[in-house]
Amino acid sequence: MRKPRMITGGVAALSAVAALGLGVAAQGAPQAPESRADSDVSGRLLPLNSSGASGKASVSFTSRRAGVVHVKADGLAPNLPHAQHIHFGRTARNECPTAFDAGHDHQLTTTDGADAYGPVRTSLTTSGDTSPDSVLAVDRYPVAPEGRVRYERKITFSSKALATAIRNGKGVVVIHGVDYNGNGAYDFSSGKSDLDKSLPAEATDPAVCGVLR
Ligand SMILES: [Cu+2]
Repeated sequence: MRKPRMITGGVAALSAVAALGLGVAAQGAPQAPESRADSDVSGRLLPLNSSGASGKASVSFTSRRAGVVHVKADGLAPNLPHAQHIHFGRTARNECPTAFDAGHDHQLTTTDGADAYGPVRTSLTTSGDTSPDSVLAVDRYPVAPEGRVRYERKITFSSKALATAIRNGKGVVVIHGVDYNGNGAYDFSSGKSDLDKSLPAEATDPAVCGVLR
């Protein structure tokens, strides 16, 4: 019997979800002062993969390119790292995946959900880099004591186009990490991660999702 491997650290670069060009041209719209209320987006985080987790996320913009990101979640697999990102795809549906996206095996991988939420654009790390390069920087993500994440960080988005897309309700927050067999560790009982074969699927499958509207 294979011994379950715990994920304790390390950074896995992930070219498959590396930054893609946004291709969103800045429109020469007339300048209008934006009220704070107009520029804030938020959304409820609802469970995926029957994780039982839920929460809320928001972005309060402080400039055209930066904002304070809040994430509040409960019911996550406790004391394990939970990668969390803002996803956006120019050609994605800009919504959370459904059971249909999971396919016949009913296990929704990160890739399964990509048509819905697009690639990783911002890594909601606790320190350091917030680019897609940190997609699986598991040593810089919340570990959810008692299944709880309380996250606040001011983030400068990688481009004005990305910030505009999020402001326009197209950003999707996803928190990853599902302990399917409830043994308190990420192990390979549900297969390998679609993002990095050296990681268990449990470490990267989506646990909650919410659109920032
Ligand atoms: Cu993600």
